Amino acid sequence: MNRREFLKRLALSAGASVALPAAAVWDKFGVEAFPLKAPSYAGHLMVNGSAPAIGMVAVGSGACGMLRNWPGNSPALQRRVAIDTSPFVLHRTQADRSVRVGQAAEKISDPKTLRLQARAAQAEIRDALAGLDLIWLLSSQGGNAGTGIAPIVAEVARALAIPVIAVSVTPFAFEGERRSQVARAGLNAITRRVMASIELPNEAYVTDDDDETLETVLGRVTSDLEQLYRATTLVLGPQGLIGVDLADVRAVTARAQGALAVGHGAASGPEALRAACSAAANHRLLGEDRLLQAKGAFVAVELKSDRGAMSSVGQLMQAMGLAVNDPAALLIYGLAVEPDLPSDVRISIMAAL
Ligand SMILES: Nc1nc2c(ncn2[C@@H]2O[C@H](COP(=O)(O)OP(=O)(O)O)[C@@H](O)[C@H]2O)c(=O)[nH]1
Ligand SMILES: [Mg+2]
Repeated sequence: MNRREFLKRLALSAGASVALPAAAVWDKFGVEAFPLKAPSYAGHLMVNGSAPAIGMVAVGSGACGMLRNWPGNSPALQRRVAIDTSPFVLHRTQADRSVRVGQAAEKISDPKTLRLQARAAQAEIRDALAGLDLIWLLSSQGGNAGTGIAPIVAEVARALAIPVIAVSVTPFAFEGERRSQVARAGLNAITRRVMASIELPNEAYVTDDDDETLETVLGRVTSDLEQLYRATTLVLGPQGLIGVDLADVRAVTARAQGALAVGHGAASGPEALRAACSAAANHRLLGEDRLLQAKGAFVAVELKSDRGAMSSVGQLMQAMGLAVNDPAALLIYGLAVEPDLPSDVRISIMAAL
């Protein structure tokens, strides 16, 4: 597609989001056909012209550990919130706000009891979330705290009409079947309550390399989450050349009842775009075969330089259109220029499967 055609399409599409011609069948297969229980969010990330307040809310010991090591230079991150049963975990996390659920005198609880205790702490949770424009709800699933409390945090956010992108870390296979079942139940409970729900299964990050440390494996999980956060924030925020908004994210997630599969990839050089696209499609959490089945995808493109950006996006739209089988699939692109990018192009895909 040439630049003129591209701009025309840009002007035609509602708001500033860009969609493939496939999206023209919106009315027939539109979001309304896939009712979500979550309220609809008007939300563009620019709120009254000021920077949006994004919160990273960690629930459970594993999630709090990830939050503790979260990079300080994360774009638009205004508040870190830690929620757990353990005062030691909360102290160690050093978040801007902490909410302790349950009392020391109580014995270690199962997720169900913790859900009740979290309900009892709703006022504190509400205070910790109030004023945020978007919440990333990071929880570790399969134990007690993350599994029991995170769905209640999602409910509180919903009552405050704050959109939530949930990222749930689920256990390794070696942790046993029971933990994995508990995690599955927790993940379902969260997915039903949020705008978008992403699972990061620890097991998917294990490689054949026996010498690899647990720390290395867990580091990969955290770095995927960081990339997801950064790409989403850049294309939603003021750096976005082609701006997209939360309604676009929601339109995609609505096609999969909230659940998204994610992947990202980066590349440099003359074939960078194609290579990054292919790397993202073949990310360990995605895979080309699965992407072919997608009912929709939200694609965040980060470019080191805006030279050639327009033709890049045209190429990308074509490549992605070919990568997704369903002609009625809703494909939404956001583009941001990021001079600090370590490679020429980075592509992040959130797919509704
Ligand atoms: N990726 C990652 N996963 C973790 C980490 N710590 C714990 N987990 C996972 O999270 C699951 C829940 O554990 P945990 O958060 O300790 O349970 P809780 O405190 O009772 O909610 C575990 O089964 C692990 O698979 C971590 O630092 N990184
Ligand atoms: Mg714990």
